[in-house]
Amino acid sequence: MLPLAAERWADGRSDLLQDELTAVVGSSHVLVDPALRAQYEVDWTGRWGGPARLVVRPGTPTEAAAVIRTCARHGTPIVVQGGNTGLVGGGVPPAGGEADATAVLLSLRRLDRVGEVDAAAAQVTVGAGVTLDRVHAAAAGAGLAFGVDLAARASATVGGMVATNAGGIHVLRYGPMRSQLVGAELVLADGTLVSRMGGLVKDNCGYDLVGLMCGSEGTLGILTQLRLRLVPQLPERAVALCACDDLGGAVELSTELFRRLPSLHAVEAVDRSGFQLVLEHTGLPDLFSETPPWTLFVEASGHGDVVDEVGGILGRLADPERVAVGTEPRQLATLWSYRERLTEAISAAGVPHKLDVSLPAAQLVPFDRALRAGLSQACPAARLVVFGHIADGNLHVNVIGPAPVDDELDAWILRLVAAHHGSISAEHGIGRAKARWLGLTRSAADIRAMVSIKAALDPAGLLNPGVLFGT
Ligand code: 2HG
Ligand code: ZN
Repeated sequence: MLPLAAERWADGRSDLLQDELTAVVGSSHVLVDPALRAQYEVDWTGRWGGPARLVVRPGTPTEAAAVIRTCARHGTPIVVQGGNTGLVGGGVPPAGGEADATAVLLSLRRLDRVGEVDAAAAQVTVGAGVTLDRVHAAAAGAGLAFGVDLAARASATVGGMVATNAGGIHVLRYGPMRSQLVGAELVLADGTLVSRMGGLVKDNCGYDLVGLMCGSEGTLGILTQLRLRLVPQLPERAVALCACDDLGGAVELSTELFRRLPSLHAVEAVDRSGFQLVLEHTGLPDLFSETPPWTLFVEASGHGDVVDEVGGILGRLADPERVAVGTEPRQLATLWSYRERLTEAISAAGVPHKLDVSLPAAQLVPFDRALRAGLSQACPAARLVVFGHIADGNLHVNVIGPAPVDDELDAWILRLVAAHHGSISAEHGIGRAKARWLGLTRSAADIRAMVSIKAALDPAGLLNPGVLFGT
């Protein structure tokens, strides 16, 4: 591997960086060969990515701190990556040729230690590279649960999920990652390790450095360990898929369920085009005689008779002929797969324009109407799929057809969101994909304040440059 690097980095100083990183993590965890780097350099959608100077994979927080200290000494930028399930290009290097590859890609996947669950505190300590499904398993093993869930659970890592303040399907009940975090260990841009892992729920001693990491997308510090709160396990579960005639009906049903169903755990919506795409891609059977304009996914969970509770309420609020209900674990998993396999179905159909936005509840319908009208005029051949976490006002807008590099479409959709008083990022982050449009939903004063924080914590601008604020 060394000769390859020497060819590319003939200035001597660069080879020194590789040697020093090798001394920290061992040669098998410094990847220079393009074939070995490849899986880290492109994102899940295939839309974002570029070459890294090398990939480095520390195995402990101390090694991670040493890697960052080494890069800081060399003035080398760092792109940080967890499970590489991000959707806005925040965890991959910018596009470019091999000659433009200046950043070290720091993969945290090996920080995958799951500690003992502290049952008394209902908390667990995990490495930043632990996948979400392993947190669920650890919690379940102690008779508890973890409050955040999303379809990419087998690969998404909790460090990345905090860095993007991921949300998923249970935000209406437990909040996003920010609400689960009771402590963190992080490495600052100069390689200093800061630890706030005591797990105290009440601990007001100055600035909330841990909270600041939520949604910082790797630009302020690098998370190495997390202390997460756990929630009670709710053994009784029911899932219902309800056909709705329009988005207004789906929003109304969601609002009523939120008011009247204390065991409500998730409310998700998928439009007709999305549901059909899942049917085409997966071969799952259609649940309705005709795919409805919108399908609402409702989950309730609790200790009591959740099934009767859901059945009773939906019996009054929805047409029972157009509701599919599941209560057994296998049925629940099958019903959820119509929602969870949607992202994969979209990617199988093409490289999408993928926009994750949120809107005030009252603006969901006007936004959706304007989106459909505008798109069918400007781009009649495009395939539009709208779905998401409707109870949080969070829509995922995917457009397949227009060239992936044509970002006029993204700009138009994001301006439409801003015109409807929404946010251009609900739960995926800004990344590189949306950096140039940050001003659509944050004022100049707000951005200046964020830039000052960035400058204070990372004065040389080495952590994820280009992410969040652009270049
Ligand atoms: C989801 O809710 C994810 O399934 C992915 O946030 C959204 O693929 C998308 O646009
Ligand atoms: Zn989502």
